[in-house]
Amino acid sequence: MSKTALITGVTGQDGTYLSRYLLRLGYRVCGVVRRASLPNTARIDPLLADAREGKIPFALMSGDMTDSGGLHRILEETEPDEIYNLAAQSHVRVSFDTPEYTADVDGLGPLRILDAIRTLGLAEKTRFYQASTSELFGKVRQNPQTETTPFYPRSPYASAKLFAYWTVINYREAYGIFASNGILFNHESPLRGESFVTRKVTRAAAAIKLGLAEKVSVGNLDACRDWGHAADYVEGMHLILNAEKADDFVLATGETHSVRELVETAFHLAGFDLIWKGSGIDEIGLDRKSGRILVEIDPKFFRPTEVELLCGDATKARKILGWRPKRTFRDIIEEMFQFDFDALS
Ligand code: NAP
Ligand code: F7E
Repeated sequence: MSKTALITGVTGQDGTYLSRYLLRLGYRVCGVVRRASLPNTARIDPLLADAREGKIPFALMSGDMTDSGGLHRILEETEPDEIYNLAAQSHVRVSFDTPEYTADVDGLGPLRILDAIRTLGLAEKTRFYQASTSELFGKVRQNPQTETTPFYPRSPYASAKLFAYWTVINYREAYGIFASNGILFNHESPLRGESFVTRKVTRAAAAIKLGLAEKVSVGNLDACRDWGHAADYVEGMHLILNAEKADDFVLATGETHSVRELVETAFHLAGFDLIWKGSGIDEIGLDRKSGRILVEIDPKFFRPTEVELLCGDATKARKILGWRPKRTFRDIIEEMFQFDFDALS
């Protein structure tokens, strides 16, 4: 009998990579999709086409993280072996504009699912993965960050995810549910949302090279992130839920790069050698050869409180799960740039 996995956030970057991966492993995959006024399934449309032809066991159900009754019904109907809770208002900057909504979806959403597992008597059967985040470390207390580094959330997004993190541990200890947190550092891919900094920059570099845009505006160039590839990280999610015991794991590459390095790398791939002039909000990035301004700062991309530096130590995941990331920062930016260049050409 193949296992059934239920994925919330199936239409997102990670939901798409995870669906593909679990289907390859022989799982039956059921995804939760929320109602939108226009189709929101672009990333998983190829899977839906294969499912319609009966090639893969992949199905969707309507639901929303803010709707307890609907989530309860979905669990009752699917009785999944594994739940991957990936649904979230996942944009940190946006969480400052929609703090209550973000708390509802990202904080209470996981509680609703865990409580449905409990009340439906699925505690023995259903394993639960929570998409926790390196944003929990926020104003970092220690470098690199591990599972024992104290948390210091710096956004409504991070505060909501902190509530969810502890809810997972509480339901594990109180009701014996196999519930685990994956504390994942930033992970990117050609399927990354276009307003996250990596994808925004690779798209802009490709568009400028093709003459479709003049320049790009960004925020804090000096923030540093530990960027990995989503395809590597969804494999880690599966290992976390298939470990001997429920536990919490950091997944990270152990390397950190600034937004400035990211911009330089992407523009280099586009054939530009960037030099920087000025400072603060007046800083600009110019093409060394032509003197053309390609990068400028727009304060609207700054956050009221910023996470300046993240760098993870995934030793625990390597030792217990045998997980290690395969792709490097350079591989990831190259793949994303090439994808955007081909798509825009
Ligand atoms: P993403 O691309 O933004 O996808 C988020 C998913 O959540 C989408 O499918 C979205 O649906 C769905 N969603 C949002 N609000 C919902 C609601 N109210 N009810 C039901 N579904 C809802 O995010 P991602 O990058 O794949 O990340 C997956 C998860 O990992 C998120 O929980 C994120 O917070 C967390 N995380 C991400 C990273 C990272 O670097 N990518 C790192 C650590 C943790 P629509 O398609 O309809 O918008
Ligand atoms: O920002 C800086 C920005 O929005 C990265 C989510 O998946 O990872 C993601 O959150 C950094 C920040 O990702 C721009 O200030 C500069 O320091 O790509 P981002 P994030 O905030 O790190 C974590 C782990 C998650 O859990 C989240 O769900 O880049 N930055 N200029 C910019 N950021 C954006 N978006 N746009 C800019 O123009």
